[in-house]
Amino acid sequence: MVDFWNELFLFVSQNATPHLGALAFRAPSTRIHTGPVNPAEPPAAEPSRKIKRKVCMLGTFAVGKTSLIRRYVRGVFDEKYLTTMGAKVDKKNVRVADVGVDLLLWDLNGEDRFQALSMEYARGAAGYLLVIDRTRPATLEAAHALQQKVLHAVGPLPFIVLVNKSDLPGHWDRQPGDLDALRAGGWVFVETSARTGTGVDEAFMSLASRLID
Ligand SMILES: Nc1nc2c(ncn2[C@@H]2O[C@H](COP(=O)(O)OP(=O)(O)O)[C@@H](O)[C@H]2O)c(=O)[nH]1
Ligand SMILES: [Mg+2]
Repeated sequence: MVDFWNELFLFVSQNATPHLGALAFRAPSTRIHTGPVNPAEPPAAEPSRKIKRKVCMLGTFAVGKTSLIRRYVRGVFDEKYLTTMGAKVDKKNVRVADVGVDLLLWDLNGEDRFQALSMEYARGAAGYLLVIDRTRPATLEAAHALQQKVLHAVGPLPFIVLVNKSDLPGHWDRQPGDLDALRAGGWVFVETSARTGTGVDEAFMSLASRLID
């Protein structure tokens, strides 16, 4: 009996009968396919691998490094910090394609004296976020100097430039020329606001996606 209905269904289907018409000929309890009728969604795939990556916040004082991390990590259950060598480390787990990435976000405690003194901070980093303050053009020069310093201390690493405080009015006289020249040299800029959250996830993810081997 089942074979009869199967054959009838296949016959009707193969003869280009509209889909609904074909369904009308199906016996209610007849299974046409051997697999499940409504295959379940595939289970949420586990990451195929998990990696940890050290990421440093770089930029001169008060550009918003600490505020950006706070904004990015706040509310995340799996949040940790430790204090070492004058640095604070927050952790954030993200997913890049099928890779689970633990971002270990290094930020300097308090003032930036340490950053000025030593690049020990950047050792072992996979990449960094270079933060500038869009209301203070001098922070771009400071960022450029830091970038050169990291380049010499630990070699070329992926980095993203966060043009922070995008919520504030004001612009740079020398923009966009300054940034265009740097863009041409491969710098990637993301406008962010630690205050409103604009661009923050995007900036961190943009870096994270560059840290996968
Ligand atoms: N309006 C505004 N203020 C910000 C933003 N990010 C940081 N700030 C302020 O800038 C000051 C320095 O921020 P902080 O995160 O301590 O800078 P850091 O020295 O680079 O760590 C603080 O008063 C922050 O509240 C932002 O996106 N918008
Ligand atoms: Mg800070």
